[in-house]
Amino acid sequence: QATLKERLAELIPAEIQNVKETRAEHGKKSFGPVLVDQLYGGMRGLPALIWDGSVLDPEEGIRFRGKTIPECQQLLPKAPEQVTSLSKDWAARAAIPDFVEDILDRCPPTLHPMSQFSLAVTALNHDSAFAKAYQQGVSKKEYWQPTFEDCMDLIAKLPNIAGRIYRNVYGRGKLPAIDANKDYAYNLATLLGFGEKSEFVELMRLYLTIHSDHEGGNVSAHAGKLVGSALSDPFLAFGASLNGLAGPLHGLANQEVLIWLRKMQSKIGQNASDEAVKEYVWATLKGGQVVPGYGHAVLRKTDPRYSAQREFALKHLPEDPLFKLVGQIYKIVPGVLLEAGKAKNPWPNVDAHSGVLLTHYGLEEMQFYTVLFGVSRAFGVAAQLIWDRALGAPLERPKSYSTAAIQKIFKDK
Ligand code: NMX
Ligand code: MLT
Repeated sequence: QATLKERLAELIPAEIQNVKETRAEHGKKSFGPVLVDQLYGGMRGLPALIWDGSVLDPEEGIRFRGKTIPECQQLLPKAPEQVTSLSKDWAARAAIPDFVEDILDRCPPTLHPMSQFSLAVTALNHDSAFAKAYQQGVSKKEYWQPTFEDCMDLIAKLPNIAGRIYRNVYGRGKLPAIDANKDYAYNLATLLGFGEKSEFVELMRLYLTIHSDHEGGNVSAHAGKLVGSALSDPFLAFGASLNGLAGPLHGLANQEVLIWLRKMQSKIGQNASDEAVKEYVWATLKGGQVVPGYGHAVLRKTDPRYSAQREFALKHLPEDPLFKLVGQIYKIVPGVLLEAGKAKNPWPNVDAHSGVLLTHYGLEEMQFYTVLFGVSRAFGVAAQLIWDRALGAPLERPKSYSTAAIQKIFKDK
């Protein structure tokens, strides 16, 4: 049976040809006009990137390599032997260098877990196979191979990094060892101290999958691709992803949702009426804040990642009071956002639901939540970094304009 790397080596020549043919046939075709508003408006909707692992439809949500989340849940895993050998490979690569452990152990517990995470991932570049190969003059055609090794190392080492941060910051004792006979989700759960709870392990399998990728334009994916395009190695590139994920409009929103829910509970009490919840939502908006977990730059319907988590909750924790509050909010927030009239999408995104599930199983430290999002996002970013190097993706360097230049260009048009 072929390893993942051998399989990639088989697939890459055909994909290079595929890109070549696509460019020959469609390379000079226009994708439509670019509006000046898009330059000022965060490039929303601008077709600007190639990202093969997943595509996001505004109405339907994400598809991973063409499959929706329910389809993935039905179909996977379909190759148990390959899954086992991949799990073993990751377990064998999981140890982190002593000096990275030292960096983490020296961080003050008041340093946000995401900053610690980014520091540790960036420091892994010390042993980058790509950086070393580049210094030794590796040929462009071979870039993908050391990139692959770095990406596998990166993914494999994240549970040890995340587990160490969690235990250091929240005083949860020493890290246990990775079990080479268990899968990635089990090991991650165990390193955090929740491996005995089989439902939590199952939750990690769902969580890791649904957070893994959300096409290429989101901040973490795009940051990783951008930095990788300078041939910065995968540790440096993914460090950039994490720094973007740590923003409250992106991955930090899962922390913000829980903080917001807890504040709501302390203000209006548990089992509050719909009227009281509605008033609290309005107060949030009137205070000039966003309702965390709602809205999206691309999605225009309820995020299927939210729905998948809701189904998990309905199955495993239907009576959880916080889950009930999340459900109550779902009936109230979209109406308020529509009435407020600004948000283009009033529906919940992935972050509106993840915290309540983690809290239910005892992982209550909300400042840690985005670290789990980061562990998951490594899978999507790493996969694209490998393909980018295999397909010879160039340095990213779009053109910028000053407002004065825009005014000059369009003066008489
Ligand atoms: N609460 C209040 N106002 C909102 C919300 C919201 N949930 N969503 C959008 N708006 C506002 C937005 O701030 C903007 O206001 P202004 O014109 O004053 O700048 C206006 O509505 C138009 O924004 P949109 O075009 O609908 O959204 P945009 O694409 O700019 O931003 C988000 C998308 C996700 C940043 C935005 O919906 C938001 O801030 N949501 C809350 C934070 C959140 O849940 N982020 C997590 C996203 C998922 N993830 O994991 O990354
Ligand atoms: C993501 O998972 O990256 C978020 O939903 C944000 C996005 O897609 O823009």
